[in-house]
Amino acid sequence: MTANEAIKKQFGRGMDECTNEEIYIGLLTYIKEMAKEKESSQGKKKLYYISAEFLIGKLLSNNLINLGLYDEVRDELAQCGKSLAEIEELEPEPSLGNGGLGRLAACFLDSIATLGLNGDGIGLNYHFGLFRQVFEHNLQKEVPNPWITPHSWLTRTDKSYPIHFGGFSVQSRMYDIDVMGYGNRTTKLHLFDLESVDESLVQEGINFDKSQIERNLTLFLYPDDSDEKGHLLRIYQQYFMVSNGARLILDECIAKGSNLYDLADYAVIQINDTHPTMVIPELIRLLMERGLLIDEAIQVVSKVCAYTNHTILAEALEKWPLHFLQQAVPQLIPIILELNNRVNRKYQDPAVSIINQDNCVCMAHMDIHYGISVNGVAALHTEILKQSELNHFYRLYPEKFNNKTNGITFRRWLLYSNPELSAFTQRLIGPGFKRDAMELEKLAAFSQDTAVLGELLSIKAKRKEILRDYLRRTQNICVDENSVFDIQVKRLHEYKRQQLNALYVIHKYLEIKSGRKPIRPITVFFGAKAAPAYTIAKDIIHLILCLSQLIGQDPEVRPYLNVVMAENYNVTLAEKLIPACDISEQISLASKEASGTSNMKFMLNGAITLGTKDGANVEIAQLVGPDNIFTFGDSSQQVIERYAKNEYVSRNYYERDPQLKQAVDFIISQPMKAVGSSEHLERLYHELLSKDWFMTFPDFQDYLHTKDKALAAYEDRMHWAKMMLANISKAGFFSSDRTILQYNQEIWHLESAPERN
Ligand code: 26Q
Repeated sequence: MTANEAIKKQFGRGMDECTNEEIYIGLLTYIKEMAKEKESSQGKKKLYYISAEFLIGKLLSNNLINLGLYDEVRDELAQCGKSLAEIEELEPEPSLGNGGLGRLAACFLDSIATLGLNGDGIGLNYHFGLFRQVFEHNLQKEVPNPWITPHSWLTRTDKSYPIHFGGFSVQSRMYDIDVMGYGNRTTKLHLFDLESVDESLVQEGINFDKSQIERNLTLFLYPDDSDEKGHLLRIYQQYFMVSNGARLILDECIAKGSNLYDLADYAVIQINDTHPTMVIPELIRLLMERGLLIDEAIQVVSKVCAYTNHTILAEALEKWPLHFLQQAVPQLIPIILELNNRVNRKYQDPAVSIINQDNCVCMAHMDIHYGISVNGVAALHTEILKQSELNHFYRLYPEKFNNKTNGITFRRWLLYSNPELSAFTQRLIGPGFKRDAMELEKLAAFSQDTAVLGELLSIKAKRKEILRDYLRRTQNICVDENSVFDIQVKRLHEYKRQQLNALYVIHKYLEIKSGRKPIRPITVFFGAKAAPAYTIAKDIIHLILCLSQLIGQDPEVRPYLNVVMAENYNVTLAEKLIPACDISEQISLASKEASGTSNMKFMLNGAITLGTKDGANVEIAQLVGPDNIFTFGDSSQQVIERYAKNEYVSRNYYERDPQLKQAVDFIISQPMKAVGSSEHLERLYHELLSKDWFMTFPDFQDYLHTKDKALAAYEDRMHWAKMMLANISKAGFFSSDRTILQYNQEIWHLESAPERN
């Protein structure tokens, strides 16, 4: 059946007589039907990827591509004078994640489905997602992001469980989203929801009554966690997710013939950061309910769970006060105490205890003691875990530690978001790279081919025009496509150092004011959401928005420098920004960014990285070689030593470096205060001068020079194109297919799918 026939069947009219809304709904039904014909992964053992976030992005086009229907449907629509691009704008983007960790989970599901592995995702169905970001008075404001419409990708299932909390119970409902792999296979994302959820609880902005758990549990992702009620709600959410997940897993394994003692032959659970850690005691509890002795239950569960760490920031490693757990999930307390006792009996080192001296439960410690595997997400990150952050554990269990460098799905981040580059690549090296990303290396053969290099530059120019038009239409932002596009997109966090980039902007602004004009205009793009309770992060957004306004109003500077803070950065915007990028900003404080994944997406799309030697940047540098990347700044070793010595005084750098001083002082200058708020600007200024906890100042000069070096290199267009080609040709390593195959070979051990015919 064609899409048009399906739409005729549903609406009694063909595409040409339907509204875009109707076509969207018709395509949704059509795609769901087509997916049913695809094979779903089978096998005795199954992977359950449990994650509090799945940042899946829009699905319409992606599903069409993966089902092999994209061109056909696009052409059918075109024949009726409609455009697929217009239809997909009607699709709301689910904001079921914050950033990297959630997007990684989505890329992984795509690869699991594509590779035909037997694995599903388990998460929560947040009705309003994270939040939609709007800017008012140069400040971030958060509003709800409702994404569930009467017609959506969600399918209500008949699975429903009673979930018990301290003092009350709720009933759950499982909804499924089909994950369509590239080619023949599909898998599922199971999202659990509250039967009794009440959207009307949402009041002003993203505020809601946090005490009514039985009605609010699945309203938002990570609601404001600055107060006690917020923390508690997070624990309720986590338990709701894992209790449902654990019941589903046991149901499925029993149905396949497990006697529960052999659970590890039927299931492996990947715990995405510590957020789903309570699945360990919950599974033990459920096994005991089904008749296993505690020793037996612990033994069984200890063979099933594997833990991925995504951060070395101490404040992000979850530690929950025991009394919170006591209140929310009292049934887990005896089990957690028992797990802790066993650890303490075995090891005398208090550093590896599950319950610490403050009576908090260290979630990661539970994962490490009672899991089969601990992995970091980039080579450097895993080394730091082994050598410092988790060294106490590494010494106990060296065999559990392993690295799985992150990856991205090339279906979304190349085939879909950059069809121009994808088609050109296919013309040069054939379609094999779509299944085996390492084939991109074949592009290296064209490094001296000026026609190929010229075409790469034209594709980039085309993508910059597409972005220009998109931003003008959707955000009323004007950019010059002939300027250099320098882009930093990621959650706003001090360690990611958007503030360092902003200091560069100020420096450039002052340079232009003093008569030193850049050879070519520069557009510095930012995209970032700040956590609602993260004051300094919001101050940094304020700084960037003020700079954007100030520079935009200055006729002397405007022709040479433009600062764009895109509103509500999300997957959809990323798909537009990344293909248009010239310089990819990856400037985290070395040792702090576990991996980064946008660095990989940018590289794949022919942007050149300007970055510190952190996370996966290190592996990018190794692959492309020093001539095809711009690195700067102190090494992770130097940074770790500086923290250890505890001698860093940001003010010393400020006093010694007049350029730095000038840039920092500008934050609280008259022109800035004229467009911004003194309160925010002063607070940020003092934070930098008195703390600068993420050490922006020591890297400032090196950053200035390296960025200027990159801008100068951009002017040799052919040489730049060669660098682009080198980056694209080496990007294959970062396919999430490679990452997933490694997880499977080294941790999951699922049967591989039968060969396609
Ligand atoms: C914890 C406690 C209370 C409330 C919220 C949280 C919380 C929420 C989200 C802690 C961490 C996160 C998200 C972390 C994250 O996205 N980490 C990123 O993961 C990527 C995928 O591995 C890496 O590439 C990035 O380097 C890492 O920052």
